[in-house]
Amino acid sequence: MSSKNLKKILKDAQANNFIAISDLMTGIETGVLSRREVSSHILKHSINSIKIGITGPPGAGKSSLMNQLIPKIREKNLSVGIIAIDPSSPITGGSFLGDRVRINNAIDDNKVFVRSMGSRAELGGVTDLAEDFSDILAFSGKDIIFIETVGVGQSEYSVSEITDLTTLVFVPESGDEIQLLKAGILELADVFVVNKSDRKDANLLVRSINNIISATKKNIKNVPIFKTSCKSGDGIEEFATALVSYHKSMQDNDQIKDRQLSRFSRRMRKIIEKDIIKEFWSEDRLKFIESLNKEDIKFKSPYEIVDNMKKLK
Ligand SMILES: Nc1nc2c(ncn2[C@@H]2O[C@H](COP(=O)(O)OP(=O)(O)O)[C@@H](O)[C@H]2O)c(=O)[nH]1
Ligand SMILES: [Mg+2]
Repeated sequence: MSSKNLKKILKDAQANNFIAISDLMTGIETGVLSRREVSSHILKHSINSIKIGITGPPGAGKSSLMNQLIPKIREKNLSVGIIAIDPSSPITGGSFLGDRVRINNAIDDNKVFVRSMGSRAELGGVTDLAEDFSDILAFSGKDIIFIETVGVGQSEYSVSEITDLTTLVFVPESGDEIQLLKAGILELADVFVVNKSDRKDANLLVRSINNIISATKKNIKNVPIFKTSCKSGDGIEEFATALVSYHKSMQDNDQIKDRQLSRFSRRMRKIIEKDIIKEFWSEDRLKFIESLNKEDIKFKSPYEIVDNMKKLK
């Protein structure tokens, strides 16, 4: 793509043109656009958005919650961006859950942009891409940006590396208390939600979470727990109000500032790793490793061979 074209796409995306936003995302996803170039243009203008991770087991109601939050946040005159990482099955290519909710509560609203992305790529890659997508949404002026994870495995943890705030969603009657005890998951959550509170035992779960938090998160005073129901609508307003006030106060929130700083350093480290590896693999070194044969490796350690290879430019 010519730099003139990129300039135009960037200008349009910044003005909230949905096609340009999609083009930027697809461009970096497919490698047609350089992440380096896009990132250097957009990050300077992407400072007023709050990025909120929504994680929790599949079926907990993460998509349903966002669907219900959208109108509440829009009432408060803020715009919304959503990145939904789809739980595509590696075998069937379809979703794990038949009754998965699609986020469609704002089809005609140009202040709400929803983008889904597949979870099938290598995990670190998905997280990095979600982070780049969220930057593009910030650049396009979205105030509150949600990133919904698949909620299984590493994605549950890694979403906290790319967001200002991590929300963990639980539901009663699903053995979530056991999940709660999983190492590390409590530490990274800033906000808890007990969804499907229309079901019995929701209060019991809230109490359990409270107990576990007070036992393990001693150094953190206020970890809010919201009780919501996407069926009755209970608790959604309170949850939305809290998220909006996080957005309002984020510039003065030291915890968020600290996270942004550590996120920045993490990205720097990743860029350095990628750059150094790319630099290392010169044509001669690539040729060298490709030309190794069975005899070459008989009596040599890989360290020795690498040392020899490093002598090449
Ligand atoms: N009873 C009840 N069902 C809910 C509630 N929230 C979501 N659901 C249902 O739970 C299922 C999974 O919801 P979904 O939002 O796709 O969950 P996700 O996988 O976490 O995104 C859907 O059938 C929803 O209709 C709730 O508060 N109460
Ligand atoms: Mg979902």
